Amino acid sequence: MTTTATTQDAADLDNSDLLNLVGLFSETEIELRDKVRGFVDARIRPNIADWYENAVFPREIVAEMGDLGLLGMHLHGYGCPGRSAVEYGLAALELEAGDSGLRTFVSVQGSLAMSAIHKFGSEAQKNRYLPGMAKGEIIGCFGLTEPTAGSDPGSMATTATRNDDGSWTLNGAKRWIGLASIADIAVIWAATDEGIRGFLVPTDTMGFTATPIEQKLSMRASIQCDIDIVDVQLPAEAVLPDVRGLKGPFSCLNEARYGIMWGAMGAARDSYEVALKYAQERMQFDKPLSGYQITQQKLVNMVLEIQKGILVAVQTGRLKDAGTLDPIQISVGKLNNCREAITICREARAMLGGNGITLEYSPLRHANNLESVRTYEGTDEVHTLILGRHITGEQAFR
Ligand code: TGC
Repeated sequence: MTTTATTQDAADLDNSDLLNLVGLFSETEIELRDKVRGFVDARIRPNIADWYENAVFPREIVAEMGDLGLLGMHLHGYGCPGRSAVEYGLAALELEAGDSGLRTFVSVQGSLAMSAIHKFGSEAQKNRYLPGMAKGEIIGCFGLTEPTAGSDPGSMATTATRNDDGSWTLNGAKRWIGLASIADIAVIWAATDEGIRGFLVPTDTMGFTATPIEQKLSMRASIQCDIDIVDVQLPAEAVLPDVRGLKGPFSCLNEARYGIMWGAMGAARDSYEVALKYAQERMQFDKPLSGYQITQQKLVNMVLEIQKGILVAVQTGRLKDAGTLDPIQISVGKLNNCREAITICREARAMLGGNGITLEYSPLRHANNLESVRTYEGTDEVHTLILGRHITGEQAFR
């Protein structure tokens, strides 16, 4: 008996899914994917060019994302949706097919701010913040990076000093902090006598100021801020009690990096699909661009890398759901999928010719966004060195 596909079967294959990877997902996972895809089609695609051009983060979309169960979606209890890692990944992919800035919102809220509270908070902190954050009624941010501490957060200059009565005084500055100017609560990591610790800082606390960074060429439909922290006074119970040291913030970065490896493939898939459609419709020298060998080679290279990137993400997600995922494996996916996605988006832009530099088409917007995505949560270089350290046993950061 032969297992070779018939011509009819081959014709039915999805041009974006030649390996039929959809067969790797359960009905529940597909249902969730389709729900998020529908949301992106209805709410993000029609508006994203304007949001991007005018540098608008659509605040009104936050509650809609809460209603859809996208906020803290892989967290359990405390009003969180309790979805699997693979479901979270599929949602990230579909959101980023819309725009990286909107996926970043979900990441900062759920994978960073909520996950820090969920992993390391007291019962009182979890009950106070997580249900409202899952609904989108409370917005959170995550302050780790500083003006002079990016790849090396261990060199942070922000300090928290314990006062005689057990309360805390914080001083310092953070940079590139997503959502900070619209956030209600900030998770701020600071150096203390006991190592690095996390603090929950209500953003209306005196001495806390968040200022959006302007004139960005990337992530324009998203907010990133500078934060100044000047003699911020916090009660003893503002500290996250259950972690000390860099493994606290790094554990949260694992969650965000995991979502990114899926999301990047969404931007890549959208760019590929736009380039394919354009090539099939655009006539030059009396035939469609898709009839030229160089165009076909570009499209094939794109779809191969998208399929491989999704396989990497699915395997990583299954390991995460099984509870056996090592952070090293997250670096594999974050590095590979961001690197391939930006190449795909740039190639797609080139295939659109001059039309590709307008916001009428998504690839250059995606490529510009991915400049941020490949930089935050560990640059390509940081993930290369994490993997290099693992395979050689030699640490090459310093
Ligand atoms: P190292 O000595 O390797 O580790 C220090 C401690 O951390 C533990 N650890 C981890 N734990 C959990 N998950 C991980 N992935 C971990 N990696 C390390 C480690 O076991 C150790 O624990 P312990 O108990 O022994 O103390 O630390 P290192 O400083 O040598 O690490 C080097 C390096 C380069 C890997 C690390 O510094 C790194 O990952 N740098 C990149 C940082 C980064 O990704 N920054 C981006 C942050 S994004 C941001 O702040 C803005 S939020 C996004 C937004 O708001 O939009």
